[in-house]
Amino acid sequence: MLDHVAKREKTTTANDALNAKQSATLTVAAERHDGKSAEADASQKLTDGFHLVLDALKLNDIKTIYGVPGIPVSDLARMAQGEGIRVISCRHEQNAGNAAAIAGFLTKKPGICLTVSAPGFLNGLTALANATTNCFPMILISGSSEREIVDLQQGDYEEMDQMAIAKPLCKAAYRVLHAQDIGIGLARAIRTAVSGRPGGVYLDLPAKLLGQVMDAEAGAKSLVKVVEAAPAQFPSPAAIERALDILKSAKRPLIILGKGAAYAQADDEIRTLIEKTGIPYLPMSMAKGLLPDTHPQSASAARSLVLKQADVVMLIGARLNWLLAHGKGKTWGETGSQKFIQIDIEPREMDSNVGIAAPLVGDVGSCVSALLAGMKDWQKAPAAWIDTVNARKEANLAKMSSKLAKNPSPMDFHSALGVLRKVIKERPDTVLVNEGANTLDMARSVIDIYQPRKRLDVGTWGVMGIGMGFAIGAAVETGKPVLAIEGDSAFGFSGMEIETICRYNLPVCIVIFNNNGIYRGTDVNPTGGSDLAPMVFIKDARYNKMMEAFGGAGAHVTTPDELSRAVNDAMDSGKPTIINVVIDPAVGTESGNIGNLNPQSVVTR
Ligand code: ADP
Ligand code: TPW
Ligand code: MG
Repeated sequence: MLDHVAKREKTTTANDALNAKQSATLTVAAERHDGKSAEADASQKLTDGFHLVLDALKLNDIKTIYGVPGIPVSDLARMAQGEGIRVISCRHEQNAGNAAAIAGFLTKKPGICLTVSAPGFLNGLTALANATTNCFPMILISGSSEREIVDLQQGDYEEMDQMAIAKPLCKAAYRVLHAQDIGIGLARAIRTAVSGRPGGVYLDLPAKLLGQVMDAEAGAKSLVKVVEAAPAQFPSPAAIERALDILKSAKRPLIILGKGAAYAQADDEIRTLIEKTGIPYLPMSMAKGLLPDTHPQSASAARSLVLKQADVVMLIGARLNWLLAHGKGKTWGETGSQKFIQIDIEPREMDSNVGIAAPLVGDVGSCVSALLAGMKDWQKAPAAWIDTVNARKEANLAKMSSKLAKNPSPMDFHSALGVLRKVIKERPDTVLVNEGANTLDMARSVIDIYQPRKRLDVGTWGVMGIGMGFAIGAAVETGKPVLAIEGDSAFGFSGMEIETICRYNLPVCIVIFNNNGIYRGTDVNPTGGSDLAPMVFIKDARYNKMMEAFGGAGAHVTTPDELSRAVNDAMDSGKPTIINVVIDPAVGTESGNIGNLNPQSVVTR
């Protein structure tokens, strides 16, 4: 820490207490906080902003903070650790934020990310916005500069009006100005993050607040334990009846499970609904494993057929956004020929892209339970439809088997993924993290997931950079092994966190599909100049050596057998590992599966 800044930090804290014009006892306490010797007044116990924040978190069962410390939250991080809160100190706030966001998804409690002011806050903000977009509960807590100086734009250290910037990018942004409001401020942040549609909340804690001193007893009384942070939300009986009537009339019904269904942790109810109705279902990528992907009713391998031919589609915690072609157009059957039933906790999600014939507004568990309760003498989905779906599935699965059976050299995506598919089958409680383009799309379709919430990926934005943050959050929160399957480009966005992974000795095995670039490694600079083309990287890099630098294990593999050995070794040992997998640089496709979204110039010059 810069000396002059350190001095200023301390002086400010002392001045704040003085400015508070409180009793002499408080002044003494403030000085004590500064480490100066002073006689304690035994008659009054004191607390301060730092302690109140930590007490409020603990009271609400928050056990872990992810973040990057520094002015003005260094002491908060240190004291958190001292108070028994686990502090996972990352190398960049975006990764800490992603770890917190996925902790929120996995636990249904807000993941906490702690950052410093302005630049640290901005680094964390991308993760907060991404969490909000994905409906993951998260709280970004950032220290901030002095309001008086920020508001007059007088150029404070790391000056920024953080709350104003956060507001449009998250569910809500709050600021606490008085120590006695810390309890209510945190309660508000927690409830906002997890109730209704979950999302990101920004909590602004000015440096001055942290040093504010107050009577300990009054402080303790000011804390708020949030009661039932995300209350069940029941659909009305009329809405259930409407949905059941439509479902009953279906000749070609389909259920789509989204990550909202995975988040809801209503796994038994969902499984019962699917098995009782016999309806084919399609899991969105992070809903894979809610039922094992090998389930006979999974329609993943007949995706294009079921989307086009289904006459009634029930969406459970899945939005009709770009990932489902907005519920219309050539991916789907004729507009109007398909009826939608949608379960979602957010009423405004209904009719967002197409009309929803039967909206069920409520939480997944309550809605599915109510549907099940109304299904007396229920007829299973028509056999003709099931036969049609199964025929397509078998044909497509046979195509995939032949792709997996090939053993080209250098490896293509499928030959490497065939190995990882087997690893997950044999170790189904592994959490799989996945990002990249080809690496993402092909891993999603090749690797079956067997348990709920075991596949974490780029989500609604298709964002690169979630990899190491999600791997850290998943390892910390679940205690399970993590297998991160990363494109070489994707990995680069959060790669420095391998030091964090080694430092906390997390059981994370990172498999990097190294095809020398973004999508492919074969582009050339059209001018013939010495710069490489913008989509390619240094040829034949050895990412495994990066992990070795931090005491982890590394392997460089060129065949499926070598890959299999290396992954199994890593999973057996639980040691942080990077496996650099040589993939043919020529086999990837532009943008993976979503090349259609990529505008391309048709003009030649
Ligand atoms: P996917 O990308 O998997 O299709 P989305 O992120 O688009 O999923 O959709 C998730 C939906 O789930 C959101 O619309 C969100 O409001 C909803 N959701 C989140 N939690 C719950 C819950 N507990 N009950 C009902 N709906 C939920
Ligand atoms: C934050 C754009 C989408 S996919 C991708 C980029 C840069 C990398 C693809 O290369 P990779 O995978 O990972 O090597 P592969 O197997 O196809 O070679 N910045 C952000 N998010 C996105 N989505 C991008 C850029 C992108
Ligand atoms: Mg690549």
